[in-house]
Amino acid sequence: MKIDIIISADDIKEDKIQGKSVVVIDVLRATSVIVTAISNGCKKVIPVVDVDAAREIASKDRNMYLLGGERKALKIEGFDFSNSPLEYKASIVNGKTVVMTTTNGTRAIKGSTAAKNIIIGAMINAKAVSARLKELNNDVVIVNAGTYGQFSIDDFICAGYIISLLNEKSSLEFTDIATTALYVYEQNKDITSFIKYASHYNVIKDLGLYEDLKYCCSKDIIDVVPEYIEGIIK
Ligand code: 3SL
Ligand code: MG
Repeated sequence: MKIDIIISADDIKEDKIQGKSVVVIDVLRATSVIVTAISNGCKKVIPVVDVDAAREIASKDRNMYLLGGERKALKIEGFDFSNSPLEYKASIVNGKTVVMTTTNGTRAIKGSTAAKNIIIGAMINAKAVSARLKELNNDVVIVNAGTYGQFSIDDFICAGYIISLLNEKSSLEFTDIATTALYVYEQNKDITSFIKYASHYNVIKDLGLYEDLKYCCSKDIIDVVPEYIEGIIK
């Protein structure tokens, strides 16, 4: 099994992911939201790139569709949720479809469609993701959403954690970037000591969203592994 990493949504190249099992990671906060919503009984998440496209889908039935996401880390006008995973409670999302648009995360998912499988990963479901990847037994490309096309520490260390889990009892072949992610994780297993240097961590902190940071940086509190198939995450 070969393991590679792509550092941002802007760096996805079709030939690098074709036929591979992709894990899309946006720890802060899109994939943490998706994992939480699905775990709380949300029927499906429809990721879209544009705000207007999201509004159009939801307008078909405002009882069935909930609108979630962010621009500049803030709730979008007329949406039901921001991009805080803590808002996606079972009492609200159970049985519903969430139409979601975010700056980097949903773009990374939509950009990965050349892959064989697209798995949604975060710190909160990392162990379950590694188990699913072992089951698929295919070459893996971890797609970090990154931040505005830039490398993002939070996604990178999560990639390192997933690689460390895969590394247990398997023979893996790493690209240099995958080796680096593993090394960084091994040196910072508590993760917050390193994630605190991430620019986006500090954006969320400056907004006072400390509980979001604490939640998104928690390891393995959820064991569902959402997958994106033909436009829908279940
Ligand atoms: O960029 C994204 O997709 C978002 O997750 C960013 S934010 O954490 O909601 O600002
Ligand atoms: Mg992010």
